[in-house]
Amino acid sequence: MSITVSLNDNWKMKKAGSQESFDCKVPCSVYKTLLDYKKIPDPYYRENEYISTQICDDDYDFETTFTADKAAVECKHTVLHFDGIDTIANVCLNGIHLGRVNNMHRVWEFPVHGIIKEGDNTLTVKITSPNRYIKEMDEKRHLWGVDSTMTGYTHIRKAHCMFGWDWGPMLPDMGIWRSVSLIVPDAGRILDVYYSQKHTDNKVTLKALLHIENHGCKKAMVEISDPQGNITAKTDISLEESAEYYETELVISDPQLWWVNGYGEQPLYICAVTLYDENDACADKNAQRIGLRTLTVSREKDQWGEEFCFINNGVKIFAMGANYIPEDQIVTRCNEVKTRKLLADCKAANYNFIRVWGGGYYPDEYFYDYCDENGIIVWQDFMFACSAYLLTEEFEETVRGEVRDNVIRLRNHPSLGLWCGNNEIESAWEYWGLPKDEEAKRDYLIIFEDIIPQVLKAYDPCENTFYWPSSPSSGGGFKDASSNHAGDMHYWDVWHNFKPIEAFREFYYRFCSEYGFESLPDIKTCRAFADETKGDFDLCSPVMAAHQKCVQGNEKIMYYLAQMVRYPYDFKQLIYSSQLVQADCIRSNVEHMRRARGRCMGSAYWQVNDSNPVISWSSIDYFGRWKGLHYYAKRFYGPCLISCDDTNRKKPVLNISNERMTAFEGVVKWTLRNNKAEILQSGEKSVNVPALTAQNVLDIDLSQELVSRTDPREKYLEYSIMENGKVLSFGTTLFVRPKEFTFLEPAITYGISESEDEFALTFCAENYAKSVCLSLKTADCVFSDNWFDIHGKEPVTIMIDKASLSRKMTAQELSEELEIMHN
Ligand code: BMA
Repeated sequence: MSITVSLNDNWKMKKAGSQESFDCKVPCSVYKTLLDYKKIPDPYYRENEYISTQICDDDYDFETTFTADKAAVECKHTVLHFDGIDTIANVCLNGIHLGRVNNMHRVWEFPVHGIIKEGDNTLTVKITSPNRYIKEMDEKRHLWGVDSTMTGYTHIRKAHCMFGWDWGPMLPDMGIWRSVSLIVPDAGRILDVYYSQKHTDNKVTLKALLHIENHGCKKAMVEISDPQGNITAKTDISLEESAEYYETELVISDPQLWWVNGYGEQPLYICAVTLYDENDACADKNAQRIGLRTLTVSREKDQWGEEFCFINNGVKIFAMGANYIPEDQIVTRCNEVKTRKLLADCKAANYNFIRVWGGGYYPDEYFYDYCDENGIIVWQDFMFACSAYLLTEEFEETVRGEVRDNVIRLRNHPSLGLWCGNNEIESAWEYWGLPKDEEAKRDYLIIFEDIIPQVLKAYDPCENTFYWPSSPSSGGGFKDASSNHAGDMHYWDVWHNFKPIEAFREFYYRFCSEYGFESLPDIKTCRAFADETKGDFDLCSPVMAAHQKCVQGNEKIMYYLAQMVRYPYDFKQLIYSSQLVQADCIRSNVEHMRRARGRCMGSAYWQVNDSNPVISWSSIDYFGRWKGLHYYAKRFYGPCLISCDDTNRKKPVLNISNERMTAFEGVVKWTLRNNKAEILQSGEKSVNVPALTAQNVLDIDLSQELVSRTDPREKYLEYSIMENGKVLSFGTTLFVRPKEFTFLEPAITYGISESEDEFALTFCAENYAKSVCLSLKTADCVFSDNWFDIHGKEPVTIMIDKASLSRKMTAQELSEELEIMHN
């Protein structure tokens, strides 16, 4: 039987040449270990980043001692297997050099027969300073990269953002960031298996391509179990010593199809491969979960150009989600619990889509497992972003290896929606006025339009998984990468180019894969990196500047706030206002796109998460706290959404975007109210909106109501849709910017009741209360809704799942913890 022994425990780290060593466990790295031993201050605190970057000017050694038995020594095929080394390193066993590694994103294996000894063995990984490496490389040949990142980062195959990004500090860590093991294959080993599917009438033909290292096995068996655990298909394959690849087909009838979240269930089948040796004993096993589905991108021509939309089992999907970045700048601190929680928060906000952005790393299995289990389409960038690269022989070889390793690892996940070459490099060459570098521009085309497609053809051809050369792109070749007529688009004129928030609505994108707006994180998060007693709670303080990585970012926040809301006199109000303006900006963009369903088929705002406590575009901060935007996302990504097109403020149009597989049959209701929330006019209409369509359902004429100068400042429109007596979606529209509205003191009151699992908070007000934000002073929780409006005395009930509370509390304690803010 093939044996895999984990070598994750029992490592020691030391600076090269130093005597002082630290015990650690894989995943381990320089910052993580030094922080664990309190040898360095928290690099996220105040301005500590600036004394932390240079730690990686030195080389570091990692070493372990492990015991090998006779079988490991005698087996001719024993290998040392590394799932991830960060990055340039020499690996030695018992003082013998096994090899040099140069790519954080690759898997490395070293044959050790003849080197490994029975008893104790010493394994050493000597890591070169990434700071020194990129500096030396860039001195030889400068390559273009973004300004917020350490010069030369593009020369090394290491998560770019570790060198700093416009939301992350420069902490270019080094270490063994993924598992290490010793594999003793004995009679044989299953290297990988590729499953591809053909769907015909109520039947799926599953092709299994087995990649086997055979040292005397005679037979392999493939067995498919359905989601209920019954074996639905099974086949044997006889093996020959000389062949590496075997192909077999299995037919699954009455397939239980895998659907994207919101369109159906996510049944998962288990595909198990067993290898048998000549005595019919099991030599190795491999089990993977797959979903029976078709999932690709449609680029059909239409009246607006060429559509760009995911199509799952023949159904065109409106993708709703956000961009994902590494969850920690110190990537060795990432873990399954945190990732699952983050993704569960995405699902709670009705995401069906997530884009893994190309400046980080290829996530761990558990990221995709969650997406498989919950129907979240993954847009997978290859890890190239905003840079020029040069195809030296070494670079090409390692890139080919990286693409192959990751495609093999991820290709069977049903949630994998597309492969994308890179982030923003095609558009950078086309529009950003980069320094002239014909060689690097030519190499761009070779890498993303030649090498990657070649590797994909061998391991996951585009008839199975769609390939897109860059994001944004219209199909490649520097041809109109940022078109509104084809492909995907990144829209940054609002924010980076100071365009007014409404400018977004001037265009119709086919698929908007990036657009964003910054805000400050929760005050508890600010307290974790700033010291109020030292004057840090001021947007213009050096500490706030250090935690704002975007050029002129804090200035932009103030610039947009001044347009939208009254002056925020204290820091808490500033946080509130910044989150409100962010949420409203993204809401109005998303609603615009959802009304254009058919023409626009995807929205991914920038960005869902943070890698550190920072002022950024995220909707959930580094500590997992939801900003206003995340609560808004839960509403604007709702399967059935009512929104108001208020382009002509006196004649608003109500629209229903129905992303469900069934028609919406119900009632649309509206009221025009004054600032006391008294109803001045109202109306309702029964409507039927077919599945998977968006329709304008009601035109409202308010020209008689909005006459005087004060009318729009004192009146607002409230609307909702109801189905079977249940409100599915709701909203309000002001006729002026919030700063111009005459808000009356709302005098909010509330009562708390509780059941075993939940608290219920019921709010009322004396007048109209807009964007009521609930938070807890020192604890955390997720509210069933937040940043909501209260229409005077009409009660609003908000639930708190007790399990979401960061600590247990009584109703009385909850009431003492509760803080209420409003516009
Ligand atoms: C996009 C992204 C990131 C960046 C973000 C905010 O360009 O691809 O590179 O962090 O905008 O500027």
